[in-house]
Amino acid sequence: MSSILVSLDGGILSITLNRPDKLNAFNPEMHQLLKAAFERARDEPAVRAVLLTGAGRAFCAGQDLSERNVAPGAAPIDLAVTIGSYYNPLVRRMRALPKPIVCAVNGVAAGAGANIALACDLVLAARSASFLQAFSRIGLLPDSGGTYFLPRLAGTARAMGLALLADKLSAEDAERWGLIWKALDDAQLMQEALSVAGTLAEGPTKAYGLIKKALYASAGNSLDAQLDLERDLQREAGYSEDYREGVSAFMQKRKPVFKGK
Ligand code: T3D
Repeated sequence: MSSILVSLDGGILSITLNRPDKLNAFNPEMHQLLKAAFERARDEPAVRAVLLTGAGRAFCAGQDLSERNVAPGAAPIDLAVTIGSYYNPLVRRMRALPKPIVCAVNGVAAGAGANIALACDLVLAARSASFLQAFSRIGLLPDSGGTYFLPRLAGTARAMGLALLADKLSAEDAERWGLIWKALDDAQLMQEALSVAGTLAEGPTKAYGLIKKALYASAGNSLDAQLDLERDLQREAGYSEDYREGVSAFMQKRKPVFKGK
């Protein structure tokens, strides 16, 4: 059984983490397959949006801890190796993908699983789902961008509480705190996530890529630098076929047909 499932339909590349017995915990195979899937999303023009979710009752429980259970007296594992070779490149790849990533958090998202969800561009979660910065429970600190995303999304006080106490945060609180876009009834999650991803897959893909670039650059920029960036990216957007189509459709009072070009 493959540890991720990938399918392309209607411009949406659906990626399902698929180790349900382990609550979709990450192992090297899953990382390698995820890398290939996100490279496909980047390179294939037919892919206009990505939908990421988990199989079974969880979204993802982070690193597979059965691979970290060292025998007494054995040398410790250098965690910087997997973080440097798998988790950090994954987060960078997702943020740099010039196409939108919708995350459907179908159940608990723990450890790196929580932060990989937060690295997505639009996060929807089932009401029964939860977000858990499980790291301090096992003597670690949040990784996979957690110490970057949490204070920026929720503020330092809430980020600190989540990281130190490692309590589960419900999907509804995650929405209230601004960590995610929306909490939805469980039965509606996948339908709504597919609908949102479908809308994005029919949208102006280039503009979406530029929106990601601008918003993700904003946290590290001065207003001056951000204004300059907006000018430069808007120039690029203005040269796109989709912009031409958008204006023409507006003037003709019809729905635009965007091609992602
Ligand atoms: O190591 C590096 O490379 C550095 C990078 C680290 C990144 C990280 O993600 S570190 C954090 C790792 N993750 C965790 O600490 C979370 C561990 N899991 C849990 O805390 C709980 O399982 C949950 C809160 C997520 C869910 O709890 P619950 O009660 O709903 O389920 P459960 O009974 O704990 O788990 C169900 C099964 O999944 C169980 O297996 P079993 O007993 O049925 O055979 C459990 O062992 C397994 N499982 C859950 N999480 C993991 C896991 N197996 C391996 N690794 C896991 N992370």
